[in-house]
Amino acid sequence: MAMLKSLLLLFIVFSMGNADVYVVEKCPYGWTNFGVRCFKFFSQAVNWITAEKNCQKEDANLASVQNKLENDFLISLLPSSSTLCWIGAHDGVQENSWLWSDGSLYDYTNWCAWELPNNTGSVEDCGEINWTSNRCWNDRDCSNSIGYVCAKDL
Ligand SMILES: [Ca+2]
Ligand SMILES: [Ca+2]
Ligand SMILES: [Ca+2]
Repeated sequence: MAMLKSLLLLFIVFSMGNADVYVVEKCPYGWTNFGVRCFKFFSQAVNWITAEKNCQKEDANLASVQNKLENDFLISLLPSSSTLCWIGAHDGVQENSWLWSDGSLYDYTNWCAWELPNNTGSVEDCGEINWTSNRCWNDRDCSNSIGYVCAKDL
């Protein structure tokens, strides 16, 4: 009887184990997981709107950056310390009112101290990262062509 009880207990334990369905979410090939999103750097130099549209074709947006950890992670994806790269920040709708192209809240920034951002020539409405050796953000003319990083939810 004790044997039977043990077997029954074992059966229950195994049944419970099997009842848990672990769905392991993975990023697509070539994308890197960080937090609850997947990120990919594209080296093709394009203007900001082309970069955003290219990201959308990948079911993604230009990366928003929510905190310093994400910012450091994005920089780590870039092939060199001098690689400039679009992110999803833009103030094209209203000057100095920055938005993320993925619709997330704009509450973390890493603008270079001297940039503020500075809107040089009144034409800088898009954000790039890895600017200068400080590796901070710069607002840049959206029609310039540089690489970009896309992000999508897991
Ligand atoms: Ca503007
Ligand atoms: Ca601007
Ligand atoms: Ca600037």
